Amino acid sequence: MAIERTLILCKPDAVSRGLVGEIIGRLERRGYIISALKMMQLDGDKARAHYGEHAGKPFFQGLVDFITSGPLVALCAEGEGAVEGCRQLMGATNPLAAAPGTIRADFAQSIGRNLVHGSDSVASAKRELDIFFADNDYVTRKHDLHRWIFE
Ligand code: DAT
Ligand code: MG
Repeated sequence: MAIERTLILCKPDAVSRGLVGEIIGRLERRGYIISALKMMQLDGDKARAHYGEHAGKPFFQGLVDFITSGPLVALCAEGEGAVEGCRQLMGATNPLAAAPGTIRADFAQSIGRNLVHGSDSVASAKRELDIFFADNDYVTRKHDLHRWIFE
């Protein structure tokens, strides 16, 4: 398994409910390294680009309206198999289908307010991270990664 980068969003519902620390804490306790972090409010163009794969679906407009409705916290998490590992911590898209112990099962009720985004593949992660971060937004955390990953 390789060291991967993935995009995590603490969505506007996570910010307004005061759950950003809880979400980031779970990622940190799993050992993922945060190498970029930003609070921002998305405009419609960025939101549509980020969720481009869902354009045309019935929930698309509501999704864009929601993700642009208030500030969110975007971060890059790094670690071994980070894409799949972060998805595992998040749980299934629908909180009612998510396993207890996951973020969505523990804190969310509905699919439209499921608190957190995580990229679903290495290719998606690269595409999405480029929407949120520039090269100089990243810090180097190689030393910290070596606390968790044995080569
Ligand atoms: P995920 O966020 O688990 O990657 P996704 O990429 O399929 O899920 O969908 C992106 C977001 O869109 C999801 O977090 C919540 C919303 N969404 C997905 N399916 C939906 C539906 N059937 N009704 C309402 N919102 C939905
Ligand atoms: Mg997705």
